[in-house]
Amino acid sequence: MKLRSITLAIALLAGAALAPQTAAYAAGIPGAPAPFDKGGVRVALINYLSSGDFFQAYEAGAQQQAKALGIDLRIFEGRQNAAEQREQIQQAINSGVKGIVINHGLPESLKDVVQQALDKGIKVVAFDVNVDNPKVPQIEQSDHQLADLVLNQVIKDNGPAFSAGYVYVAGFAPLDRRNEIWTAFKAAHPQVKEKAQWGAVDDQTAASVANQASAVYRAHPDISVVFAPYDEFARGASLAADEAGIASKIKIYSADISTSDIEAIRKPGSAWVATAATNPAVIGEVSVRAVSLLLAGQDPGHQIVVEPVLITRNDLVSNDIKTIADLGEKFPAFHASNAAQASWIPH
Ligand code: SR1
Repeated sequence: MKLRSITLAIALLAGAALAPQTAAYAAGIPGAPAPFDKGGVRVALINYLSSGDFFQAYEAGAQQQAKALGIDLRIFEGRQNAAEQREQIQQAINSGVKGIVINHGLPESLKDVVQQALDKGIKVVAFDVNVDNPKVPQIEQSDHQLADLVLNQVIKDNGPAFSAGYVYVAGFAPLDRRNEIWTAFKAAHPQVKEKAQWGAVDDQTAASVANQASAVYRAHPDISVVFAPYDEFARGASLAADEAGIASKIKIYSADISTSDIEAIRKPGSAWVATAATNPAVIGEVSVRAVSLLLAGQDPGHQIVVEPVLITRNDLVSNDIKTIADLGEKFPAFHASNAAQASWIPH
């Protein structure tokens, strides 16, 4: 088995609790609207980013929902390359897909190719990238609420006065939305001093962020809180704190969750103490359902939002939560979403 297949298999296992007995309707769903009554509907999932737990679980959720709907899902791997993502959309258009799910990307490089797809009658939905087109439903995780949840926990744990580090890269819709809340938070808490901002999004984000964080921690030993609202950022910030031997002096707050994140947060003495998250596999499912509703001539709504939950180390330890599946049992909202749902769509 190739590495990519192994990681996907792990992600599928992590999301297995979502629908362990998912039915697959390769030959069509009885009673479903066309084209799902016949099966074999071709849809492309075009990623900008593919590496990391979040994106692997997202893909696994998309595949699971596609299988249940009898969709032939073609997945285009993301390599943080805007030109390549454009080409992939063009390839998908030329290959005759009926629907396209776009997962992240840079809006300016996507708008015209998305319009080309729409002009050919292809249905398009977008997760976490605003292509600014009324015909393209936007899926997001309520990033404002997500940042609010975790920043409330920051105040609970640390009070209103501390020196902070902030991990951020501009240009990604979810990070930009979380940044709006961080900016408002700093204005509302003038005794929170942001001492340093850093960040990287590449094919080894956690390692890049860890390298930067090591230098930041040396230059600003007074930093006691790090807001790192992406799990790869938090993993890097936490690794650097461990390496510097300062994990007991820093608290890290993030976004996202995976089984390996749970393990990192639960680790005795870990600096990473809380996160706010949705289940990325559920977002993948919602994305495929949204494009399916469009294909069936139904309206998924323009703004499709999945609500996050706050998860603290205390929640994980006191409830003996060790995996994403355990988490789904504790937080039903984490397990599944009603977004973009219809009675004919199997789960
Ligand atoms: C680089 S953007 C990373 C974020 O995208 C998804 O919204 C995940 O929540 C992740 O934090």
